[in-house]
Amino acid sequence: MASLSPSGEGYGGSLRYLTPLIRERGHTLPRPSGVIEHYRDFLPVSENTPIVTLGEGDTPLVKSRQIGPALGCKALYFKLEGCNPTGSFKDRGMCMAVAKAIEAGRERIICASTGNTSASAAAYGAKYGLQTFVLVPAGEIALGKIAQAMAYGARILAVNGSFDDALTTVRGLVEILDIELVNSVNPFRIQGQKTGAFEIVDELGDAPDILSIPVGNAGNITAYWMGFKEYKAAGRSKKLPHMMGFQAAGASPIVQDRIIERPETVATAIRIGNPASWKRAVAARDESGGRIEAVTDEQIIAAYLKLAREEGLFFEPASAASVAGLMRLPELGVDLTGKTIVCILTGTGLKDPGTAEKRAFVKMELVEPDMESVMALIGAPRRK
Ligand code: AN7
Repeated sequence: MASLSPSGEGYGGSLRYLTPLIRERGHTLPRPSGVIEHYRDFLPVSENTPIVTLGEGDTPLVKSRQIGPALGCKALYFKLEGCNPTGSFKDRGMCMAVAKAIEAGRERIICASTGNTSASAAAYGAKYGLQTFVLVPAGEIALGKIAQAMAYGARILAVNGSFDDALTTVRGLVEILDIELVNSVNPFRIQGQKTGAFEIVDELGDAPDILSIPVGNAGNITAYWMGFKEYKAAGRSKKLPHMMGFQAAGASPIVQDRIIERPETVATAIRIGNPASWKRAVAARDESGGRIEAVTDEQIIAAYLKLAREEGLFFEPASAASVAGLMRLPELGVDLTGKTIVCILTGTGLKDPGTAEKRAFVKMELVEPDMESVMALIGAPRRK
C-alpha cells in the first residue's frame, strides 16, 4: 500500500471509508492512475492542482536474459519507458507541466522538440483542451512522432533549423506571450520525471549500483538524479547509483565540453548540440561518481538490433544509446561484475519505423499462398 497517499485523498472520501472493507474481503485497491496521484507526497501539488493523467508511469522493469549475463553483472534491468501512454518517458513530466499550466490558468502550451516531447504535449493538450504548438526541426523527426502530433491535433511548426534553434525561439516567445512552455526547462517537467527513479527503488527495494541513461537535452538524467537523492533523503533507499549518461558521438556537447553547432546522429531524439540542463547533468555525473560518454551511430544501431533480437525489446535508437554505452563501460575501465544495473529505455521503437526498415536488413520474402511454396522457404523437419 506504499502507493497510497496517507489520506487516501486521491481516491475520494467514500473509498477511504471503504478501504478496510475492501481489504478485509481480499480485494485489491484500484491502482493510482498516473504519477501525480501515486507520488503526490513528493511532488509540488496542492489541492488546487488538477490530477492530470493519461495513465503514465508504473512501467515494467524487466530483467535482461542475454546482455546482462554477458556483461557479468549481478542483474541488469531494462525500464520500459516506451510503455507510457504516448510511447516515451516524456509523459511523466508532461502530466505535471500540464497540471501546473492549468492551475495557472493557461489555455495554450508550446514546446520545441526532437519529437517525443511534442507527441506528449499534444496528447495531454488534447485531453485537457489546451491549444498545443510544437516547433520541430524540419525533416529531422521520426515518422511515428509526427504522426502522433498530427493525430492529437497539435499545430506543428517545422522550423528551418535545429532543435537548439527551436528551443531558443520558444524560450523567447513565452517571455512575451500568454502561453506555457512545456520543455524540460519548465521545472515541473523534471519534477514529474523524477518519479522514474522512485519506481525503480520501490520495485528493487534500493537504488541500483548503476543507472544507464541516454542524454539529449539532459532533463532526464537531471530528473533521475533528483529522484534518487530525494528518495534516499526520505529513507526509502540506502544508496545512490552512479549515473552513467550517454550521448551520440555526433551530438556529444557534454562529452566534448563545447556546443555542437550541427549535431548529427541516427538517434534523432538526442540530436541536440546545446542541452538546456547541461550543468545539472554534469553535476549528476560528478556528485554520483558517474560518467557521461559518447557512443557512435554504429554502436547505437548494433545495440538497437541486439536489444530487439536478444531481449525482444524494440526501442528507438536514442534508447539503445544507453545500452551501447553500458556495453562500452568495461573498456572505459568501469567494472560491472556483481553490479545491479538499470538501463532506461526511453522510447518505443515504433516511433521510428524508418530506422528499422533501413537498418535491420531484413527483406520480406514473397511467396505463393500454398503449403508447398511456404514449406520450401521454412525448411522445418516434418512432425514425428
Ligand atoms: C527517446 O522530445 O528532447 O536528455 O524534444 O526522446 O531528457 O533530453 C527527447 C529526448 C532520450 C533524451 N530518449 O532525454 C524531445 C527530446 C528519447 C528522447 C531523450 C529523448 P533528455
